Amino acid sequence: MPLILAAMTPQIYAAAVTVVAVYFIVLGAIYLIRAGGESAADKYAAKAKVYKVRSYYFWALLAGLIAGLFLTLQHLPYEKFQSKSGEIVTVVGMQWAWKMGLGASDAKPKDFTGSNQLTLPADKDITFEVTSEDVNHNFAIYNDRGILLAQTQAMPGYKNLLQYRFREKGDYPILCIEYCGAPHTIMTGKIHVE
Ligand SMILES: [Cu+2]
Repeated sequence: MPLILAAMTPQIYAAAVTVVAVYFIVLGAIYLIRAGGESAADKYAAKAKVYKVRSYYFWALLAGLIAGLFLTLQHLPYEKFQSKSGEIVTVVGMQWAWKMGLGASDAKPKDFTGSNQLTLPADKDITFEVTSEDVNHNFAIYNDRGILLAQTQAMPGYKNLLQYRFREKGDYPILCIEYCGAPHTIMTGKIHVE
C-alpha cells in the first residue's frame, strides 16, 4: 500500500479522491430520491437517519482536517528559496509562442528576445519572471511523463514569479494552459535540465 501511494502523483491522488467522493454523493442522492417516494412517517425517519449521518460526517471531517493539518504543518517552514544563489529566467508569453532567456530583463515584453528552448542546471533554485506581451497565457512546466510540475499565469502588465528547482536531469516540456486563441496548442517550449 505505501508503495502504491508513493507511485501516485498528486493528480492521480486527486482523481481517486474525487471518484470516491462522487460515489458517496451518488449513493446519498439515490437514498434521498428513494426516501422521497415514501410516506410522511418514512420521510421523517429518513430525515432523522440523514441527520445522524451528518453528525458522523462532521466528526469524520473534523478528524480528517486535524490529521491533515498534523501531517502537513510538520513540514513547515517550507524550504527557504535562496533565489540569490540561483538563476533568474525571464519568460514572455505571446500569441503563440514562449520567449525565454537567462537573467532578469528590463526590456518591454514586446522587445524582449528569447527562445522557446532553454538549458538550466539541475538542483538549483530557479526563479521564473513570467509576463505576457498581449493576452493572458499560462506558463506550465511538465515532466516527460506529462505530469504538471509547476505553473503560473503570464499576464500583460504583471510580472509573476514562479520558483522551481529541477531535481532530475532531462527535458521538461512547456505548455500554455490558458486558452489564448485558435493556435493555442502550438504554444510550446522545452527546458533542458543538465
Ligand atoms: Cu495559450
